Amino acid sequence: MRIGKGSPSSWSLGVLVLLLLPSPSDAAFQWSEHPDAGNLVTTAQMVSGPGELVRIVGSVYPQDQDLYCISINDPSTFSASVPFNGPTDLWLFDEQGRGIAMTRAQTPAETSMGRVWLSGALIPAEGLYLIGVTRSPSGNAGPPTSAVSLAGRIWSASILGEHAPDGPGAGSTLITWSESPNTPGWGYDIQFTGTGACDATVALEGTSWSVMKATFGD
Ligand SMILES: [Ca+2]
Repeated sequence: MRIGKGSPSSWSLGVLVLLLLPSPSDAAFQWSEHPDAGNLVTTAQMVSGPGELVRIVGSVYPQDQDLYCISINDPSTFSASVPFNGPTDLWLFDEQGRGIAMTRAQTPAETSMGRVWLSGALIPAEGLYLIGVTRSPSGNAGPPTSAVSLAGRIWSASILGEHAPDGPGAGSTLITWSESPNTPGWGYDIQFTGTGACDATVALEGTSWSVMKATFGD
């Protein structure tokens, strides 16, 4: 069928095409770790990009813990998940490094659909957060990786599934990590919902990431 110039049929087609084009608010991006992400508040990698953050890809090596600054735009839709291929830990801290939630799976039976998940259930409000990813040794090869504050472990070492901080160091901020020498390395691909760039909400934050970096250094 020939559609004449300016005919109602071509108008409909044009409207349809416009509706199918992505709007700026539909933009999404993924982040690749480069260089190696740090493991503390002042060295966490700042994730930057347009629109929604959909994944972070990177690697942890033995004695390596990766931490990223992201914005959580909607705790009710937030999720972070990573395919399981060995004991896996996901961590969430506020922008000062206080523990919010962590989850650990040591066997495939402890996953959901083969993935290790964090939800927004324990997140108090939208804002800037630090998400961490680590590995732990299998079986009796060594103790699980722990996030540590001045008062000790922020979470107890033995927990599985999603938990609020429950260790002796729960009330204080992250200062270091403890890890077994037998912790293996691994390439990861964390998928997200409800998230955006670390710098997306900086203008709205009383304490911005750039101010923190200027205060504490890299
Ligand atoms: Ca790394």
